[in-house]
Amino acid sequence: MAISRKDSFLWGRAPPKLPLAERRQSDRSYNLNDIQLKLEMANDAPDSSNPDRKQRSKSDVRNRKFLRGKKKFNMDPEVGICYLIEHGFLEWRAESVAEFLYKEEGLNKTAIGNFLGEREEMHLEILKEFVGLHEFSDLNLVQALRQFLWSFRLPGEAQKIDRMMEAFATRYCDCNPGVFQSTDTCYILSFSIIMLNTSLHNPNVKDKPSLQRFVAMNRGINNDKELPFELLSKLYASIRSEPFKIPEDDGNDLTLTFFNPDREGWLLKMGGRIKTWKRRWFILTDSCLYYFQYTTDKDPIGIIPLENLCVRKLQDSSKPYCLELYNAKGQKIKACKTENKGRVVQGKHQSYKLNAASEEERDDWIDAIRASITKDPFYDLVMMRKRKLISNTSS
Ligand code: 4IP
Repeated sequence: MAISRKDSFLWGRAPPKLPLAERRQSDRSYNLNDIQLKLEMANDAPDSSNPDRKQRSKSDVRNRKFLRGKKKFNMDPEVGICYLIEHGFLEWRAESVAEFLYKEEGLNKTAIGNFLGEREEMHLEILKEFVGLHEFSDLNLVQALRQFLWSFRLPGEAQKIDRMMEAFATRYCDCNPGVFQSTDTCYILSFSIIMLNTSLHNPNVKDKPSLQRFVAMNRGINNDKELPFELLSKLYASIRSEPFKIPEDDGNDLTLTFFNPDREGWLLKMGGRIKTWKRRWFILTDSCLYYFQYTTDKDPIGIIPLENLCVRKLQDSSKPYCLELYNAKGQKIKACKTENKGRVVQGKHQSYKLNAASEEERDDWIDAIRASITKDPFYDLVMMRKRKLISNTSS
């Protein structure tokens, strides 16, 4: 289904553009879907002599349309919502859309998260209504976060996360007046809890924070008052005994990870033990470099997390535009790759030597990788809040 001009107006901006191949695919599937629906409707043409049957087939068609709207939503939330409005299942009001997102079964939680995180006025209102449907009264912050983080999947984009966590903190404070001195305190503590959850339950994090460290991390965030030790230790104990349950509806599908990368393109990569050059398609996103054999591959051959790595130009006698990814402490790089037989193993590179097609491309890759390494969206978000809190307290 193509989006009409009216739809674009409704959304205040052009409809989202999928990559060409995807667009063709989805245009094709919409057309097939529509044809199929018409056929189904024709087959279901009511027998005018039987009013019961007529009624039943009408409601069958309607149910199928509703299901189609939800499927469209899962593929592209904005297209799905337009479709559901067009067919009278939803109203273009924040309450109506929020209720649909909150209550309807079978919606992809990643799609819900992305939709709610958009910054247009109407999306902000929908987000507010959506958060308002959660009841947080008399729940401690971890209990409230458990409920909230289960209702959608937090998107990867920092600004979206910021808006959603802001809405959460506001709602929590409204439901529980007097627990925190300000919404910012609740916001910072929520992040602190999310990070604690990762540190305690991610097996890659070796240095597990103690209760004392958690308490120390949150010192001074409650304006001029300290947060009660009992509260912090209760929150800590709760996370330690049970990690957050995060919706996994697309856990195995990496496709979404590779949308809107920071940079992508062909590079030559030198092997770790056997020093042969291989042409690989690289995608830089979320502070990771992924490489593929073909641009169309869904799963990468290898993944290089860029945390703790540095990048520099490299002179190489065999290739003119080399760059190198290395660990400043001289340690082997932590990376993983899939072997021919499909087994995932650790990479064996002391450093990654890559070669671009031109000097300009090499420099662009270096800049993009550097920007990606230094970017820590959560750190920035929390630091901004802390600064704001400190300046409010001291003024
Ligand atoms: C291979 O050389 C390829 O260059 C691999 O690259 C590379 O793995 C291997 O490194 C290297 O031995 P041959 O194909 O000539 O044997 P790719 O996986 O892109 O095909 P990396 O780790 O770079 O992916 P080692 O370290 O696994 O030997």
